[in-house]
Amino acid sequence: MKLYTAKLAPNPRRVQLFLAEKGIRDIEVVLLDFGKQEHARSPVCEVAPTPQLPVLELDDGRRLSESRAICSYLESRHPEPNLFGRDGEERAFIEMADRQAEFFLLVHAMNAVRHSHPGFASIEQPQLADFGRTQIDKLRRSAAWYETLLGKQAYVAGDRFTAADITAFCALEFVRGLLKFVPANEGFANLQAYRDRIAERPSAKA
Ligand SMILES: N[C@@H](CCC(=O)N[C@@H](CS)C(=O)NCC(=O)O)C(=O)O
Repeated sequence: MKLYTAKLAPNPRRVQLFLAEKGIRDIEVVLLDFGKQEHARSPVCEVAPTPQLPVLELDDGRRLSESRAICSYLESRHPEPNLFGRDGEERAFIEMADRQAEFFLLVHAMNAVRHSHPGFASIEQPQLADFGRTQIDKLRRSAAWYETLLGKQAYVAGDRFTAADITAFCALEFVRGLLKFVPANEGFANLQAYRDRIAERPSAKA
């Protein structure tokens, strides 16, 4: 199998963290450069309406896009450690937490960066600065909700680390690095402690 991916981007990072958590090392990694638009020219990205990474190419040549689908496929082949839930009930709660992290953290984080950071002008045209600002405001509102949640539980789906935490962490790291959005500086101590706890995991350091 081959994983087509990119550096420093949150969705590619989700899959990279997932692989590290699982200890999966037998997948060839092919890095494409967003700045040079390599993904836009790559036939592997034709699997989605818009060229995006990551894409996992299976041994039979079929291609999977969508980070969540890729991770879910990998979990089916490498069940342990379990990150998506052990039974239908737990899977539903983890899926809820993962989709919430996607829609309420990651989407706002990506839009904020793409519409405000000069480094993203090559892949986001036109860049709409006002829209970028609304996305940071929405991210801040979501962060306030997570601040309360993480005062009651250690991880976004409950008391154990799951795929949903990978999504939330990658979103937080993206805006920390590029927009200097640091939970502690925004008054979110629980969210900061959560971020720091995940940053200590070997997968996050890999
Ligand atoms: N829903 C997709 C989103 C993938 C995505 O947005 N990838 C970004 C990097 S984080 C990308 O490839 N952007 C390239 C572009 O927009 O041209 C997933 O979960 O994998």
